Amino acid sequence: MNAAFYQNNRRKFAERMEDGSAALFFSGFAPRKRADENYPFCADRNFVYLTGISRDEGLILGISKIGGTVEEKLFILPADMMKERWTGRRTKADEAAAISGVSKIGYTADYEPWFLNTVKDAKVLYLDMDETRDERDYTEAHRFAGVIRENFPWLNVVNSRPALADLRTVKADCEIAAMREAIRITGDGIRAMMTGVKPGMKEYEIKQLYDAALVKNGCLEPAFPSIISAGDNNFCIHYYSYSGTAKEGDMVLCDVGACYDYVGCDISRGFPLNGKFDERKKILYECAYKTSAHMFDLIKPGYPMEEVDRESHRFCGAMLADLGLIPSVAEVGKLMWHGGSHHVGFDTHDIVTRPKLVAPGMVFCVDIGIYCEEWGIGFRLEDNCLVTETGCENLCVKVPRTIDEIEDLMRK
Ligand SMILES: [Mn+2]
Repeated sequence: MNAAFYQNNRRKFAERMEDGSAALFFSGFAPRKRADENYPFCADRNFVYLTGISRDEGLILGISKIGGTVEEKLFILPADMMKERWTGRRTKADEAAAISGVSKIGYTADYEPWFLNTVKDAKVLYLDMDETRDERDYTEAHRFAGVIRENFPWLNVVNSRPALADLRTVKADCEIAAMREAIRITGDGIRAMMTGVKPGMKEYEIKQLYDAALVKNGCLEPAFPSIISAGDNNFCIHYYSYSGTAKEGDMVLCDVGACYDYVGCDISRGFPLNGKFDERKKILYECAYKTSAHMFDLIKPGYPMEEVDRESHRFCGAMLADLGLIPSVAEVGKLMWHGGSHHVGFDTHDIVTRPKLVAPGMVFCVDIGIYCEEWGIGFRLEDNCLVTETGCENLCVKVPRTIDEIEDLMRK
């Protein structure tokens, strides 16, 4: 991603700002873990989406629109030899300008006078607040909103998050290119598991195969915590303990995604530990595969977003009912436990404005999960779907997904 992408994102946000307003975005701070140790820092994704800077805590982006003139200023931390010796290099002013394309760089110590001077002519202040958070997880923006309401009563605090969600709904070409690379890397990891897995392996050893493939590709941190399980542990949808043992006859499930240039992906595959689909695994896998193929046939601009879920459940449910596994399609929830789609991008469950109709440039997953406890088989087939001008593209088509592709790969 280059500076033009971030400049463009800021320009589009500023277009939506009211005249006589200011907006603040905070990179945030890592929460405390224990004693003097913090959790790894993860910069606020909207801050990254607007600046491209993700390494430094405590940075502030200010945008003002007064008398029709838009001004941007990025406040960074000053160089500090002693602190940098312990915690690493801080992004310097010339680097911050080059990455973000913001020409005015200041230091956080100068931020207060800038803010006071800016808001004296403003009536609206935009702050980026995740309204799904409770008080325990409040960010700087939430706390700052409280300060403003108390001390600047003439300023109307408006949440900028819906505008950012709007912008993030349709992806830029460079985001799609980054996602293709994230998917390529994830594919390497999934192939490593398919070819390296053996009966008796612990789930954490299977995960190690995946992690090693990512690290080899320079991806030190996946887009989200990997879900890797075998056998009955596949019936826990968000399984993170990796403590079970994969046994002969088990289905292995992975729901994983690498990250490249801040853009992630989200891919799930299920495969038999011994590399051969037996009759029952084949039956269920075919239901999921045919449903996925059916959805990729249907999705095109103008297709209703909620139908991605509904139609996949209806279509798959009809097959499962024909097999006698459920009494009727109406009871598909007994075997399909979760929804079939969410948008993917800077966040795995991406912050977007969920559209009524799908449109070109949107990327969301098509996720078909079947959980048949009676047969001891649970897995999901999840791919990322890019809506094009005329239809859609399965971005994950090269990650082994048909029975033949999986069996061929695992035979080698
Ligand atoms: Mn997903």
